[in-house]
Amino acid sequence: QGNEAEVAAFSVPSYACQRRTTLENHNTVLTDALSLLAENAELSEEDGRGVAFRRAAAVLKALPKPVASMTQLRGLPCLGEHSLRVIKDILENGASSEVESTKQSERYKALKVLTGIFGVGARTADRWIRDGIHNLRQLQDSGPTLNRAQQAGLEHYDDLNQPVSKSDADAIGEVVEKAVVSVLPGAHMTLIGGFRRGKLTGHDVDFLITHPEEGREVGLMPKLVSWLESQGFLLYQKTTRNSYLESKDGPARPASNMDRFERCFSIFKLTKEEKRGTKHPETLTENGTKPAGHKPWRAVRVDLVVSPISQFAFALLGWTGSKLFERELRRWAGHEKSMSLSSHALYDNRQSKYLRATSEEEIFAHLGLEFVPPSERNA
Ligand code: 8DG
Ligand code: MN
Ligand code: MN
Repeated sequence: QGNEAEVAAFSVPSYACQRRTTLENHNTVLTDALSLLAENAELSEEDGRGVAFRRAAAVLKALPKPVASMTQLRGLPCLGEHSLRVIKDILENGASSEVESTKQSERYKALKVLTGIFGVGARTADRWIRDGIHNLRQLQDSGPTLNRAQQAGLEHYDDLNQPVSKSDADAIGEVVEKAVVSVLPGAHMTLIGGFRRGKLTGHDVDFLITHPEEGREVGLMPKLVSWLESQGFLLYQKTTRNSYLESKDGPARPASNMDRFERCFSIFKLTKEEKRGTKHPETLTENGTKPAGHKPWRAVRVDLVVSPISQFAFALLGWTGSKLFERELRRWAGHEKSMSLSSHALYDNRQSKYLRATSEEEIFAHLGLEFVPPSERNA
């Protein structure tokens, strides 16, 4: 009987937004392998392949126990020939030859190191590699022109490649909260991104800010940034209008409100006083750059987003992630419901109108989906 249960096939719905994916993953060996191939595809600007591997990994993350045999995977969605080959290799041989050779490849290693610099994307890294730049030393020696983001990224390379802990996120949250209420009393701040999904570490900290009175949030971001800057909290910042590619998905973009929706990519200076006794992990650096230890502060990537209250639920849903969960929500909306979802609005193409929502629950209901709480959006 136990045997039968073991080979019983798994069953999961095909969109990640129809599934509950907690942080408890019973198949990390398989999902790490597929995620590495996804990352490699993304770094090589093969986004289609990247998404395919991400979807395959997400299906395995949703399984209630470890995969023991290929027969259990029969009928599962999103597992293409390539992903199945990788899984089979690991189940039979303990490792995937493709994953192992990718990990060892000079190109992958160079892409990882170079895109590990804040402000450096796959295209820039590829160009540098073609110019013979494979590591930070070669980058410093050959000195290509760096923009402001990249200069800051290089300067804080070691700090920014250290995971951010929840306690660091909370310490930064207190500072941002203080800044928010100083520049606009009554404004609210919410932790979004991975930490809202319950992750214990992150690559950055993400915050969403709004005011309960529509319109009062206008002009908030520059004031907030000035306050933080004047107090010496920002090592770098770039404020932009939100230009997330809503256009890809149709008209889910109320034109009149667009310019109110701002974001700021920043590098925060988190000092010992803010951390209040939480200990900075001392680290060794392999990169020939200055070690991060012995200074009383660390650099942390922080993303700030300001949304008008009328769009708050959409912004909250859109910025909580995971990235794949978001992508799947938009795919579900478009393909299954003929709707366009963005982090500003939801448009119903059949009724030719925007669907209002003041909570995430209402958005899931509009989409005909069961509500999935943030802690179960870890696809
Ligand atoms: P991590 O930082 O712990 O690595 O994970 P994360 O918090 O899930 O990832 P993130 O890169 O910080 O992204 C958080 C969410 O924000 C994710 O769902 C994707 C979303 N997001 C961006 N950029 C943009 C954007 O330009 N517009 C919108 N609407 N969402 C975005 O990363
Ligand atoms: Mn994040
Ligand atoms: Mn972020």
